[in-house]
Amino acid sequence: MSGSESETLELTPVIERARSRFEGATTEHELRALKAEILGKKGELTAQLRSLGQAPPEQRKLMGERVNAAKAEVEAAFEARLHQLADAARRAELEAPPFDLTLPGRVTAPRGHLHPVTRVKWEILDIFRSLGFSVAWGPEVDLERNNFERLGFPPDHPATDMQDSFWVDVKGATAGVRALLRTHTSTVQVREMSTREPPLAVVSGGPVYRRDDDVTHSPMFHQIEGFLVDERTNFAELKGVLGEFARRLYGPECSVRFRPSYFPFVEPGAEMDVTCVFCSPDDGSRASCRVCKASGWLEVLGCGMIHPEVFRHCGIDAERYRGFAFGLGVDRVAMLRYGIPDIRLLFENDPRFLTQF
Ligand code: FA5
Repeated sequence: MSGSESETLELTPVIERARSRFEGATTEHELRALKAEILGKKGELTAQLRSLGQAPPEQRKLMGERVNAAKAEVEAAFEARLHQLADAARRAELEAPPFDLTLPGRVTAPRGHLHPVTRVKWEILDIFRSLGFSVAWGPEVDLERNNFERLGFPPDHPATDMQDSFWVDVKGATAGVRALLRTHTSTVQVREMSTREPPLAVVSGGPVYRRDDDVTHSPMFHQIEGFLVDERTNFAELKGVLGEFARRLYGPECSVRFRPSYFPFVEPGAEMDVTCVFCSPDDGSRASCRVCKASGWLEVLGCGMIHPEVFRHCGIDAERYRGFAFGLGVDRVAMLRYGIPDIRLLFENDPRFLTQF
């Protein structure tokens, strides 16, 4: 750069070129890319600044000031265009159709639903509610006394082996007082009868626990227990109520039968079967039915007239009152309802299985 060059250093075209290129940019992104190019390392103004080193010392200051002034003009042109673009974007937004806040949101997580066992539990409880029973709940950890003794199981009697149990250590418990995970919902029967006055018609449902583990027996499963106590009920009424329950659950064609059975807390005791819902004698499907093993009957529940000894354990006048009770496995009903071959599938929490219901 010669001595006269500082006078001829013509930066106006550089500024004009930058201004016109900024004008051509239609988005902020495009504009910023142009700025980086024009003012960046390879831009014309940067080259001019670099060449100052070769200019005569007396001109360097003046030329430097002019290049920096040109740079400031380019920056100003950039800012002006940036504001124009922002204004235009804002105007376009305001003129566009308004955003509808009432539109439904995007579903990002799949919605769950009640577990099949919970659904069946409430279906059964609702049937008994519609028959006049009220619903009660009891704890899952209970005293041995409520689970066995007050229900007529003598201590260490072999009958307790029918319901092999999970015992729970209770710190500081009085000697001889033991607790366990309840093996059946009949505990709610004694709890309710000990705290309320007859007449009573109560159902209860929830998890129970036994040392069982195979395709039809799970260590944790669900039962529903019901009982009715008043001064005049009898076995015929038990049959009427449970027959009506079965028809409401399985349909009006469903028949029931009662077989004698033993439970320490009822006398007489029975098991109720319903006609198999998977086969029929009319179309030949019965002979090969694997669910009822070709018998035509499915076992549904245990039941009977409440033993006077249980009334005495609960402080109820056994001369004056009588009652019936029943208990059923909810998981078994769900398995039959949905054709589930292995009870363990219900509790593995595999979404591929659970989303089928
Ligand atoms: C009882 O538990 C009695 N408390 C029922 C009862 C109540 C009888 C009132 C009379 C009066 P049981 O042990 O049979 O009975 O069990 C009832 C039902 O629970 C069985 O029919 C079966 O469907 C279900 N069940 C029993 N053990 C298991 C298990 N390990 N897994 C899944 N279901 C089971």
